[in-house]
Amino acid sequence: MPKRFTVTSALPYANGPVHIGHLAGVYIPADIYVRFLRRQGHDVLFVGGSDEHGIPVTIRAKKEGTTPQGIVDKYHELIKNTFSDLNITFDVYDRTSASHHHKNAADFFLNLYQKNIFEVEETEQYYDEEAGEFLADRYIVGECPTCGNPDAYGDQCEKCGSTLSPRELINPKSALSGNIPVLRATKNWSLPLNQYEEFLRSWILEGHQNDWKSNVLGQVKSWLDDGLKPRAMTRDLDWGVAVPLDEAAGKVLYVWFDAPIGYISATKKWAEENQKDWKPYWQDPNTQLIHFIGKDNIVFHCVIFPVMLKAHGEFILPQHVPANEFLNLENDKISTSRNHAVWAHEYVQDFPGKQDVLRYVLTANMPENKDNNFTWKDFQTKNNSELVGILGNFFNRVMVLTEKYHDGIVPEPEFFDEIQNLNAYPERIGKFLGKFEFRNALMEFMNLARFGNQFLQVQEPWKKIKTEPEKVSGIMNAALQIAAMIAQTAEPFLPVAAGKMLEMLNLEQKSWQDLEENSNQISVGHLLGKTELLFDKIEDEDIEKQLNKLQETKRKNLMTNPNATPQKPECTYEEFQKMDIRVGTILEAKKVEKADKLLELKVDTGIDVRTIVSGIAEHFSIDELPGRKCTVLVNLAPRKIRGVESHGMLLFTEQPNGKFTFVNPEDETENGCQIA
Ligand code: B3M
Ligand code: ZN
Repeated sequence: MPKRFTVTSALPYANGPVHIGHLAGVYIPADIYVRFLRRQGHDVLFVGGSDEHGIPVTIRAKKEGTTPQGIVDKYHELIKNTFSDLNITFDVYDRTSASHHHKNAADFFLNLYQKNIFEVEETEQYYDEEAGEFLADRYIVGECPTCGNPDAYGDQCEKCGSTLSPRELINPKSALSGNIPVLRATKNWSLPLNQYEEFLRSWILEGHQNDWKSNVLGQVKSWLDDGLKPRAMTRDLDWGVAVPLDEAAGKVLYVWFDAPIGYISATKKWAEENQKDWKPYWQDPNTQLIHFIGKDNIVFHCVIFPVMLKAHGEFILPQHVPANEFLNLENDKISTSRNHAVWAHEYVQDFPGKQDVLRYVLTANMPENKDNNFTWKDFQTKNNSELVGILGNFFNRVMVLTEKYHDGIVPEPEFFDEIQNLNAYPERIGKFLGKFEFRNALMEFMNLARFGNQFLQVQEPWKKIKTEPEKVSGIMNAALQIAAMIAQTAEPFLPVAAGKMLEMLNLEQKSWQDLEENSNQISVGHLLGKTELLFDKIEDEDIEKQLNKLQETKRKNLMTNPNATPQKPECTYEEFQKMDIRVGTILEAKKVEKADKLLELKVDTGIDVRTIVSGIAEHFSIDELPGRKCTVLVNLAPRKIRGVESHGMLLFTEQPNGKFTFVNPEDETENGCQIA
């Protein structure tokens, strides 16, 4: 029986691009799941969009010297295109700065307000009188009370990691103007989460103790055990959805109030554009609402949003929140601020046509129950040994051999016990997918290809064609059944390759039920299509490039002067020792004919008086040079420059503005003194 599903995936903040951690944690599992549901014939709505409010957006805008809208316009476009490049099949990809969302979120707020759900909270908040704004916690800097770091933020000290509130900072200053902020009374509206503890306990901890993931249940339990507190749903800010109350001028909805309502706004937009009714997707108790998120979003999707939905009263609650843990990169936390990440849009550029490979590797390493790790070496190995070596290899052999022995036509079968139950594969894959066990599902899918290879290895049709040719058609028919089952089950994991495989076999895509019922997916006499390449090897060179890119950012993070040029390749002590560098004095200077940049110098090096040609004519006049101390590389092989033989080189520092400065010892030094 087809059912209705509303599947959401966390709305990425439109203050930067998405990286592989987001993909592995949220978007790839969601897309695999949704494709699987569609193949089962369910009515599925896959909702995505950009989360465009919140302080990070305004901070980014200030940094880049633009407006918050400018920032979200840029990243919304980038993120949306990246998802489409990666074949994430949203039915709608919306954005929370859209006016229809502002209206929808404001209406939701009013609904709760009219039901008297909110508690009014009067507090004193820091206010910047010059900027004329209340200051978000991030906009207040001061001394950390724990470690003394003078640059701690109002919410956190990045040096010692302690969580702070603005009032704890010593000597607080506004990050907007640098002024000392004043405390000013303000009023906000809070959601009394504490009044919903019982509801949450029985709904999640009792109702879902057997079907929700343990990492999710664990977090919910710990929040509830610590006791919930009312949380302000409005903020004194100017970027966000305006609070729809006269007495709330200059206030916006808390970003975590409006963002999940964004799922509903997106649904309404989709319904309008497709002449559908949005309501069943959010209000019919038979609809399954499923939120794909990362672990840092659990409290918002399992506590705050459900409380909002419950308080409103007309909405269903999520059936599942299959949150994932985090993905690390090269054994180190992915970090946006340190730029330690593989950015999805850069991957698409660097590995054109290899979207399936990334999906495959991220699924195989999905951080389902604990944090997991991505390394470029493993990426290469999984591509070369598994996608090329197992899947591609099997498929290609079947195509080529069928072409060779049977002119590309499916031959007559013979009984092989081991292929009678090929339908058990889609069944097992489906069971795993239904439980959000994506890694196991992928493993089971690959087992089909492993099985195919073994089958060919044991049957050896390439030998039997000479010894027992009558057996070959039966073997090839069986191999083709395996290949067809692979082509049919690949789509949730490897959508591009699945399309190619079906085309090669000249087959239509079947429903998942059909696969679970029929082990035979290709019939005798069927004509195959053309063979094409499924996957190709990834070379060491491409992996080195990616590793170097990460190294390069690490190096940049260490730099105290961002303008400094990179360090040169290593040299040995012996190599350095070969250079003879001495203190000298310039005796004479004259222009080199027909060369604007060159000067011919007479230099006393202590060991002799010699001619040195130096490219400093644009930096020094010939009159200021005689008598100046200098540092000379004296054993540089002589070279003829514009007809003048030069015996050595003067050393200078080049400043960022291009100016040359002499490199000289600090104290008075005799000519000929060695520098070592
Ligand atoms: N914008 C994503 C994040 O925490 C956050 C999700 C909103 S989902 C309604 O990265
Ligand atoms: Zn500190």
